[in-house]
Amino acid sequence: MISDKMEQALNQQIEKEAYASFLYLAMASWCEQQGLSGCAQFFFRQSDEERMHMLKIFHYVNEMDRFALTPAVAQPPHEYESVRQVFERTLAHEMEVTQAIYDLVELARAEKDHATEHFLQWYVEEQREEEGLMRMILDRIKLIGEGPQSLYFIDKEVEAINAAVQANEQEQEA
Ligand code: OFO
Repeated sequence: MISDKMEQALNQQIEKEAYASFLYLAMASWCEQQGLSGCAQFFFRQSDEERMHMLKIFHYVNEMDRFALTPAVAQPPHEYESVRQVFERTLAHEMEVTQAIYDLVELARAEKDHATEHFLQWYVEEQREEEGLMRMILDRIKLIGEGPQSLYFIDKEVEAINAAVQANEQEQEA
């Protein structure tokens, strides 16, 4: 059993995860336009992952005999100045999502909703990993530098990171 307030808050989180999925899809498109195929692969995978985050909450709400609502999703920005800016915005977005998850945990605690508090722990861990991943990529971009000669190497680095993330996910699923 979850409260009306919790149902509403979880539906808002569904919308946030859906927006993240579309934001990363827009970033994948920008990267493809720039010829950054490694970065594009990274963001296509991230976009799918955010859809999975959305669906996990969606199923939870319905499982708790409440009503998961399909959100209206705002169009994300499509223009970016640089690959660094794309990853900076990604990190900033992930930090916002982390705060939203923390707010949900606080609400679950205030309502003594142990089931939802437990359910949300998966997201707490996921946000820690996602923020860490984006910080690592930004550190690599800073190390490689951003001159025109660097873009190829940044793209290759992100491609390798993406392959490692994907392999790790497949291992966890097996
Ligand atoms: Fe759903 O973790 Fe990113 O936003």
